[in-house]
Amino acid sequence: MAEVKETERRLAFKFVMIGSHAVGKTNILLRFCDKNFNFNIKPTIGVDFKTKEVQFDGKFISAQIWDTAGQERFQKALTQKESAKENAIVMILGNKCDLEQTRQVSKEMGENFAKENNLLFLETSAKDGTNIQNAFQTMIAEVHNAFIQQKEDLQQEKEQEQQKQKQKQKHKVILKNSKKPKKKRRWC
Ligand SMILES: Nc1nc2c(ncn2[C@@H]2O[C@H](COP(=O)(O)OP(=O)(O)OP(=O)(O)O)[C@@H](O)[C@H]2O)c(=O)[nH]1
Ligand SMILES: [Mg+2]
Repeated sequence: MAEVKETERRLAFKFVMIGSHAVGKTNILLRFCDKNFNFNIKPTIGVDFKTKEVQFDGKFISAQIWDTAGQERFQKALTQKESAKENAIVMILGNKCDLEQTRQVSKEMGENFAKENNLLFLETSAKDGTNIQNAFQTMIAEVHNAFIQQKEDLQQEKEQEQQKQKQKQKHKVILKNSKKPKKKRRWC
């Protein structure tokens, strides 16, 4: 899920990772931000985040990625902010695709589920790095495009509003000028 903030010179995109305990959220973050992997990592408590600077479309983008706890007993620390927004861009990651022998869900099943629910989908491995960069690059591109679209829509709305105001102003002038001139009194 993602949110955008625009400062004077750079964009900040915010991503939130949610999912069951031990699916590999923290390691996905570690792989993307630090090119690292940790087998003996502890479960996340509450929330944590990392930031990575990326370049897209000639712009510097600060990607702030929030990592949440999968264990229910640690989820109390999550606020409403971390829950999915209606218009959020969501990508499902089928992680641990390096463990082909113990696969529980076929790639096809994952793809179909994503398609039916209008979500993005990729199979990843935080262990060997498969599709980790690709996943974040895709999300950044999607959020960027949505942001540009929103900006254009706002600009268009603003221009239409200005046009309306101008028309109103014109109307006023016409109405003012169309008042009948008062008859001059004549004195004999
Ligand atoms: N083989 C394999 N193991 C992985 C992969 N990603 C994570 N793991 C292992 O899965 C276990 C859980 O990983 P975490 O990154 O802690 O999972 P998590 O989703 O952050 O867990 P919580 O913080 O409890 O929600 C660890 O032993 C990891 O080393 C992967 O892509 N491949
Ligand atoms: Mg974790």
